[in-house]
Amino acid sequence: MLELKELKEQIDQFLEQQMPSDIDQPTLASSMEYSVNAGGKRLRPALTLTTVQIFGGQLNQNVMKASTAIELLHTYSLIHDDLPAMDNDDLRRGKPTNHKKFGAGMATLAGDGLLTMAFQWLTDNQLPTETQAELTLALAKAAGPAGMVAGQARDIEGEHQNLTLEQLRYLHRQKTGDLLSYAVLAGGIITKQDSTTKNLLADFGAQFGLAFQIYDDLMDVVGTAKQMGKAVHKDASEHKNTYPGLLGIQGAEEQLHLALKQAKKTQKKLVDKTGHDFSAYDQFLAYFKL
Ligand code: GRG
Repeated sequence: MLELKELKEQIDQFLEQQMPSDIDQPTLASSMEYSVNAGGKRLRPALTLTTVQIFGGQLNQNVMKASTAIELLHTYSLIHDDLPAMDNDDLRRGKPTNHKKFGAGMATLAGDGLLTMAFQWLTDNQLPTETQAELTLALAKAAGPAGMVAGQARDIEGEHQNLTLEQLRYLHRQKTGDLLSYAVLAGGIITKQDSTTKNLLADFGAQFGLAFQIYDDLMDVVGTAKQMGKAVHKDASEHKNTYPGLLGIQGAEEQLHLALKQAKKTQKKLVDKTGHDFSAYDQFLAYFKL
């Protein structure tokens, strides 16, 4: 079983080596590779690959390609989120944002290219056709207008409204949770688990995702730009709806603990249901340092 640090190295290496062969324009290639290779934590593909390993699957080229597709899609969302027309950020992954380096037009295209290439990688491999189709549908639902893009739309509109906790949870669920939920579910799809197990995997990912977003909100208040690799203290000045904004720091921390407790409960249910050892998920739950 490869641990998070080793998985990150394998993911970095795979992305670096695979991307150039699928992009046929030099500036576009530089722009796409700039953001992907800027060095994210690779949590999403690592969640998929960890889940594959838990079920005894091998991390061969086909599994690597299908599992790293989500990192391309995630990077597209960051590039577009940083654009002047969205959050207008200058710093991402500790480096100038894509549009700062390549201009808004090329950054938009880099995002478009990464989003499209993600679906190419899900299907341009030797996995069984049904697995490719199931992954494609699940990622489209999680990342598209019923998932992440809808969450981003709620976020933009919500800047002019005071959302309730319920509305904020729903927004976070779509914007951040759906992609993380997919990341865990994908490991179950690749290893052909039954639907009860896949539902539990998706639940674990969603609960982890909620905790992840609450933590991100908290870090915007208490973290530093150096720690985060991006600007902080932006949410309040932009009248964003956040957990600390709505509940205060302590209230947000309580909600974070609650989400983590639920994730641990689901982790236990997965053990009971499948008989596999899910302790590798502890590495992800250890991400939250309070
Ligand atoms: C533009 C369609 C569109 C969607 C954007 C995900 C998203 C929606 C925007 C990114 C901004 C943001 C604060 C999202 C919340 C989720 C989050 C904390 C993303 C950052 O993910 P990490 O920490 O980043 O995994 P790295 O760089 O490590 O990959």
